[in-house]
Amino acid sequence: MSVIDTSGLRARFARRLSELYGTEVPAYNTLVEVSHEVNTRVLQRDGADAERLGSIDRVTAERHGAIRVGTPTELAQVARVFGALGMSPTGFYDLRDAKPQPIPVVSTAFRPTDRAELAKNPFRVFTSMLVPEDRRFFDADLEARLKRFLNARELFPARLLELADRAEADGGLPESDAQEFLDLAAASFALSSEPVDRAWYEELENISGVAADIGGVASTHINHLTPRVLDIDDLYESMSSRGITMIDAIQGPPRWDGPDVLLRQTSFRALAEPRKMREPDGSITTGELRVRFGEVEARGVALTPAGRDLYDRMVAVTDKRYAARPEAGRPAIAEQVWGEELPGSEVELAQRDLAYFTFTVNDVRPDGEPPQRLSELIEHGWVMPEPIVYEDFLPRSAAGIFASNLTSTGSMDAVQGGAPRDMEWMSEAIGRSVNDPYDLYAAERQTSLDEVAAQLGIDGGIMVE
Ligand code: OOG
Ligand code: NI
Repeated sequence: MSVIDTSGLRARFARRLSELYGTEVPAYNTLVEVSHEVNTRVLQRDGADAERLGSIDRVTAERHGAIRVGTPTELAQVARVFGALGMSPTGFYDLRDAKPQPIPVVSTAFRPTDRAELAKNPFRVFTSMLVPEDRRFFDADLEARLKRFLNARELFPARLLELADRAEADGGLPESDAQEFLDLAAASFALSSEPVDRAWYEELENISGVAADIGGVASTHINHLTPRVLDIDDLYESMSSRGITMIDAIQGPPRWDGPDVLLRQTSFRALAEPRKMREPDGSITTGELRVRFGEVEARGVALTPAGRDLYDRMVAVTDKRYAARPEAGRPAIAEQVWGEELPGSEVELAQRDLAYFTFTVNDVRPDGEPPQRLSELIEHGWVMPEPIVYEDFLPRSAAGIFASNLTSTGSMDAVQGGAPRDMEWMSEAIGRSVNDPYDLYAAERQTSLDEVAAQLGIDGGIMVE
């Protein structure tokens, strides 16, 4: 019998979710269609350059989803389901002190970490977990009731988890088990038709729409599925001209003349969907919840810690100038700040160690001995940088995406203490170590530098700084 391996399961699951989400949220299909049109245009316009940050096959299939869960136990189960798909927890995002609006969750992203696996299918899922212990949002009584509710529900059936563990241990599943696994996994991310307890949902919604979305219902669901485009400005205009109002400006870096860095995202608000409600008197009515939306993204080169510091400084400068001169508009101000601060070419980003690259040895090279410093190898034409695409998320954009899709602003008591959470805490809580994205990018660059050093006969390796 044929076996579906890990990456095959991942690719199939991403396709399954895409089909499911398209039937549930029709505007998503329009978004995918327009994304394809944009990508075809960019490919015609830019030729091979369009594929510098990923092949067109990869980009066409590329999606990220987002889900939200309530407890470490649930997050550990999510980790098993995604473990079967070759996706491991990567990055830690604390959105509780986020602007414009704090969200009572901490998050990670499940994704493939290996370049070859990413090339096969880069499916990733931004996964958030509620923090009911955080007194800035929930008092002791509500924490207790939330936990009772969360501990009584089952997001993932035992059979799904059993198949997931088997798939992870064996690196795949036989065809018929694979079908069953994919059916069960897709079903556990579909919107449930179970009635929602209106009073309970509304009590949570007064604190946070996200708390209600997580703890107010007995299941989880994919709340958006995001295709990738090669030109997000084109996409934004094309969607608008089709009559779909994009809710936000584009989040993340501005449009500018230099290289694409990190991640740019924008979203539109999905329609309210009919949901069965259980009223306080026990009767069942039909209400509406607006919990899902559409999002699209463009990806650029991954930044080093130094590059990220520069990025954060540029954002701060932009905020400050924008506060002083709101009439100038944030995008124009950001574009100006980028022009002043950020190198305008990949080569310069590589030389100043601001972004991650792999390197290929040039066929035509200078005479003599190669230098040991990376910046000199680049400057004197020994090697050529190739960008490593950013595979992760941005907390400020994530918070913006959360906030722009909430109905209520919620309430928070900033005087109360929060519950400390970090990457180690999360690793411990789910019994798997959460990868640090910087380690992954740095390792990929190092592997490439080791190959270059061997090829050029540079003893003792190449010095990045
Ligand atoms: C997740 C929001 C974050 C992104 O692309 O930054 C996110 C959520 O709404 O649950 O998906
Ligand atoms: Ni997203």
